[in-house]
Amino acid sequence: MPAAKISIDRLRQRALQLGFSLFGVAPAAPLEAADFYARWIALGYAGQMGYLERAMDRRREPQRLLAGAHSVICLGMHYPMLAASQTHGHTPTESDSSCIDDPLPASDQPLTGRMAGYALGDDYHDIVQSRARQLLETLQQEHPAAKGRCFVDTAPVLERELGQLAGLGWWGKNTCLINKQRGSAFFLAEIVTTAQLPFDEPAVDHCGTCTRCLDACPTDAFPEAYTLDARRCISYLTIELRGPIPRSLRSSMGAWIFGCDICQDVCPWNRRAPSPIVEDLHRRLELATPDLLELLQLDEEGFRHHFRKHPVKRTKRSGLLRNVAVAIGNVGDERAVPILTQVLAREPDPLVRGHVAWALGHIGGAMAMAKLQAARATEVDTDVLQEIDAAIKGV
Ligand code: B12
Ligand code: SF4
Ligand code: SF4
Repeated sequence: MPAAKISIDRLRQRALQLGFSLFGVAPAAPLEAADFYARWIALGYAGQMGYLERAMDRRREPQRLLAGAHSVICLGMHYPMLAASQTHGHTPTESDSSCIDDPLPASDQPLTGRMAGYALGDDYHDIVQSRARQLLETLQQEHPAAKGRCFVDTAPVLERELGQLAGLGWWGKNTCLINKQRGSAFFLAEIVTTAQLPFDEPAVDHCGTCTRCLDACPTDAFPEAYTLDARRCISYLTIELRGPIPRSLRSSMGAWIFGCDICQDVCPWNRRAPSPIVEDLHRRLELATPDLLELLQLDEEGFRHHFRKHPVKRTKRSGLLRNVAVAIGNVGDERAVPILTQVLAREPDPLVRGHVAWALGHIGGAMAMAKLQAARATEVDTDVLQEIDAAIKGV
């Protein structure tokens, strides 16, 4: 059908102009992977992300998202992922994947944390969704009768599954969608439409015998290949989890304060990927290696000012400072003790005080222990007292 052919080429071109380096079309038809998804939920791997349990019918049948839906245009927009070598001044080799997250700083260097590459710019949801809407307008110029809805992690949609069916990439053993030419550092978006577009071929798995991502995950978050137990993933622990981070996982989290890129950093398909056309999304490079002690002292207003429009807003100040305290503990530098002590005395949020106590215990040494004992005498919150006791006992 020549009309659809012309339309699809023009759409592809327009998508590229709008910053989408990946484009494909999948049928708006029931998804077999919904069974895999339902099992994943039943096993409890979603943790506190209760919203993932809702609207199973729409996840299984994307055609329910729009009456008369026929096609799903799947789009990928790359973001620049800083390799560990760019943030830590050395080139990682195959054998040093375990040391890419948290080297100890030299004494004249600030104590720095790590933030996932996708979070170095403005919140991607708004930008990617508005570009997808512009693409829908182009589609509607050619097919005025076509209806469409755009999604970017904004509705119950199995985005990786649809992306695989549209040929954008395969779901790797690390569960990310990977494109053979372009790696996995891209956001996904979908336009569900009534337009009858030609479908692409699904992508094929190229993981082979490789297990680098599974071996490199510091928190053992993969119970098996292609399956993530989100409750153990640093990305979940630092972004989605409300309340305390399980003590048993804290020391494996390195210096990550928002998200984690390790299982993508070690993936050969990212190392081989040529620099894709990348949307800058107002990237702030200084966020790649944030000054941990500065962040720990942010008040509410400072937090709002620093992270306006930024995805970190999601954790609120309380969650971010909780993560920062854990990272400081893991960096393990005694220079942090005076500031940790001040925060333990003055911070109003018990969640933050509890994690600061953990950090002092993890750094250890006579000074940190003395400060913990002193705080024990004045602390009134029972949860924080438990954290202080555990920190003193070293558990
Ligand atoms: C919940 C969620 C998370 C959770 C859980 C992640 C997970 N692996 O499930 C947490 C908070 C941990 C997370 C982390 C990250 N996330 Co996230 N997340 C989502 C979200 C909202 C839902 C994912 C989901 O449904 N998970 C449940 C599992 C079961 O589904 P799935 O991994 O998508 O796998 C599907 C298919 O691949 C297929 N499948 C996979 N394996 C197998 C095996 C068999 C046998 C079969 C039949 C099918 C099958 O079926 C599954 C169900 O559809 C999506 C947006 C969306 N609506 O899809 C973004 C999304 C997946 N996240 C994204 C990103 C960028 C990330 C991070 C890279 C951010 C970071 N740097 O910290 C990390 C990556 C961690 C990782 N290794 O996955 C991108 C992924 C882009 C890409 N190239 O893959 C998405 C698509 C958001 C977006 N619109 O761009 N995320
Ligand atoms: S994002 Fe980090 S913690 Fe999560 S699975 Fe990948 S390596 Fe493990
Ligand atoms: S690191 Fe290896 S196993 Fe993991 S996703 Fe990449 S290719 Fe697949």
